[in-house]
Amino acid sequence: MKLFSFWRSLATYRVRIALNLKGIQPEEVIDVNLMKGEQRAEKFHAVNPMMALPALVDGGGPALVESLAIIEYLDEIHPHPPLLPSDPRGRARVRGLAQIIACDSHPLVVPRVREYLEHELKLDEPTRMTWCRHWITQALAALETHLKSRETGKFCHGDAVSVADICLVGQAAGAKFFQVDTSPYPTANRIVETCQAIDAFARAHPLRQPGAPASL
Ligand SMILES: N[C@@H](CCC(=O)N[C@@H](CS)C(=O)NCC(=O)O)C(=O)O
Repeated sequence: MKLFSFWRSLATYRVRIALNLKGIQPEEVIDVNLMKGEQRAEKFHAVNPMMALPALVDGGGPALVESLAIIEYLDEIHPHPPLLPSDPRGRARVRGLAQIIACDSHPLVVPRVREYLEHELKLDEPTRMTWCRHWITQALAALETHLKSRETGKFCHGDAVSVADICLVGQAAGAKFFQVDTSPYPTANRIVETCQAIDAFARAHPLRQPGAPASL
């Protein structure tokens, strides 16, 4: 397996957690520096035409793309521990929570969007930060409401780690990157803390990846 990665990429962080939980160690981790725009180089465009991380090559063939699709693939080829509940309703809830983050919030704060706001729409830095904080906060507020449900346990769904927890931990890291106050979301914070105490989550943290600064 070959993982295209960058320390700061939150979508890759999600895949790293899943790989660690499954006990899979990619043979190769290829750094694509998003801060230098390496995702737009011809070499990486050939890997993922969306010019976004992560991308995972398993064996031959074209790379797999989109973190949620990759995580479900890993879950199917290495079913233990499962990252989705066994019942259809539970799976729908977990996928819904994960997608609030991975589909409705995170895509609005990725480099290509921030760069478009800067270079095309000419928005200044504080305005761009307001944009990012808005979309991160909106998702956290919705999640906090969902997490008040009886279906929430030690983790987002019952007492087993799922893809919703993987996404939530990434969202919390994003909130830190963009200096969002997460104190209004105590349930989310409690679950994030519980996850971060698990080695598979801790080792996947952006600041523990090669090339990361010592702190933000
Ligand atoms: N929906 C995608 C998001 C992929 C994505 O936008 N990744 C970011 C890093 S977290 C990226 O590589 N962005 C490059 C860019 O925006 O130019 C996924 O979940 O994999």
